[in-house]
Amino acid sequence: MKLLIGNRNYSSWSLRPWLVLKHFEIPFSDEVVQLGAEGFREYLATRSPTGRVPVLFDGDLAVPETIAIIEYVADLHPGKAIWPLDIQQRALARAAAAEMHAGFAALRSHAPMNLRASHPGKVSVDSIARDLHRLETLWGDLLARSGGPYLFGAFTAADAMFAPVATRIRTYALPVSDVVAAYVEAIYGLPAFQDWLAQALKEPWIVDDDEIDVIQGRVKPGTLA
Ligand SMILES: N[C@@H](CCC(=O)N[C@@H](CS)C(=O)NCC(=O)O)C(=O)O
Repeated sequence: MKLLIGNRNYSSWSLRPWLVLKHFEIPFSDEVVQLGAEGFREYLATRSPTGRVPVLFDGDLAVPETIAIIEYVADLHPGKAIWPLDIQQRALARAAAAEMHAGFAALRSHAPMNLRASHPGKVSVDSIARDLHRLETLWGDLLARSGGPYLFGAFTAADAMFAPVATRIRTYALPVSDVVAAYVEAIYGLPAFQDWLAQALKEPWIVDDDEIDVIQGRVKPGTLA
C-alpha cells in the first residue's frame, strides 16, 4: 500500500491516516506531494480522484478521503482495534471522527496546522471560542470515561482524527484546561506522531496560505524564509 500525502508540516488531513497506518504497524510506503509548489495541482489531478491528499493506493484501488482511508484500513485489519472493540465505544469514536471531519471550521481556518511554528497569542480566542468549548466538552467527557491517556484509553482512529487539533493548541498556545493539555501531551508522546514530526521539521517548504503572519497581513506572501 502507498499513501500519497502533502507536506508533513502543514497537511493535517494527511497526518490522520498516516498515523493510523504507522501506529498500527501496517506496512506501507508514502509519497509527499509538495503542496503549494508550481504545478502541484496538475500533478494531483493525475494521481488523486479528488485532486486532494491523502489518497491510499492498494493495487489498482485509489481511495481518497481521510475517513474512507481509515475505514478501509480498519476493514482490512479487524484484529487491530483501530476503532474501539466495544460496539458502543466504537459508535462514539466514529461520531467524534465524523464531527471532526465535518466540523471545527473556525479552528481549522483561523489556526492552520504548522508544526514547526510557535505563534502564541496570534489567534483570536474569540474567533474560535465555540470550537474550543466543544473540544473541552467532547474530549473531557471521553477522557473522563476512559481514564485516558487517549480518548478511548488506547490510541484509536478517533485520536488520529484529532491529532492535528492537538498541534494547533500547541502551535498557537491556545488556552485549554489541564485535561486537554494532558491529552495534547499524549498525542505528542505517541511514537508514530514523533516520527511524523521529526520528518516535518526537516521540510524546507513554506506554504503562505497556512502561515498565520501572511494570513493576518503582517508579512507579505513569498517573503518568509
Ligand atoms: N475531505 C478531504 C480533505 C483533504 C484536503 O483538503 N487536503 C488538502 C491538504 S491537507 C489538499 O489536498 N489540498 C490541495 C489543494 O488545496 O489544492 C479528506 O478528508 O481527506
